Amino acid sequence: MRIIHGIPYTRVNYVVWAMKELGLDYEINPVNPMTGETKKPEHLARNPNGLIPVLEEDGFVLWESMAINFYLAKNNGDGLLWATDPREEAQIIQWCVFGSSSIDKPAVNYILHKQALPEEMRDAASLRAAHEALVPLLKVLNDHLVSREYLVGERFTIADLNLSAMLDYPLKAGYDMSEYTALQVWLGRCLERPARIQMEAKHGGVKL
Ligand SMILES: N[C@@H](CCC(=O)N[C@@H](CS)C(=O)NCC(=O)O)C(=O)O
Repeated sequence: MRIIHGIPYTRVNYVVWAMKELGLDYEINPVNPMTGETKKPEHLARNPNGLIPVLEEDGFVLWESMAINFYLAKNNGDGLLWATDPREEAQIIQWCVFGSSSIDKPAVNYILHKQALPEEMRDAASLRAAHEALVPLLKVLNDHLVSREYLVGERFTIADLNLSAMLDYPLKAGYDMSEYTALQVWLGRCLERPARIQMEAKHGGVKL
C-alpha cells in the first residue's frame, strides 16, 4: 500500500505526477497545511518538519519531495525516469539539487504573492524579489536547453519532471518567460505529457 500524505495541488503534485508517469497505484491522505493538520502530532510523527509531501509505503516513511521522487524513479518503471549510468545519475541529482536549493522557493513565493495568499498578506516587494531571484536561474536553464530537448540524456527523466513542476508555479501565475524561448518549449514538452494532464484532470493544477 502506497500513501501520499498531503493535498495534491501543492508540492505533492511533484510526487503524484511521478506516480502517474510510472503507472503506480497510490492513495492520498489529504493532510492540509491550511487547516494546521501538518503540525498535528500524527503528521509530525511522519515528518518532524511538519511539511508535505510524505510518502508511506508498507510502513516505510520518506519526506522531501526530491528524495521521494528519486526513490520512486530509481526503483520503478524499469528505470524509465532514471539514469542509465552513474554520470547521468549525477547530472539528474545536480539539476534537482539546483531546483530545490535555488528555484523552488522563489517559484513558490512568486505564486503566493501574486495570487495564492489572501490579498492582505500579499506583498509587492516579495513578489519583485521572487521575480528577480528567478531571472538568472531561468537563464541557466534556457542556455542549457538551447541545444537539447531534455535536461539529461536526451529523454524525459525525473529531473525534467521535478524542475518543470517547480516552474509551473510562476508560469501559471503569469510570469513572463517569453524571452527564454528554449525553456518555454521545454516546459510545454514536459507539462503537456499525458501523465501530467491526467493528474491535473484528477486533482487540479498548482495553487500553492
Ligand atoms: N523541501 C520540502 C518543502 C515542503 C513544503 O514546504 N511543503 C509545503 C506545501 S507545498 C508545506 O507542507 N507547508 C506547510 C507549512 O509550511 O506549514 C519538499 O520539497 O518536500
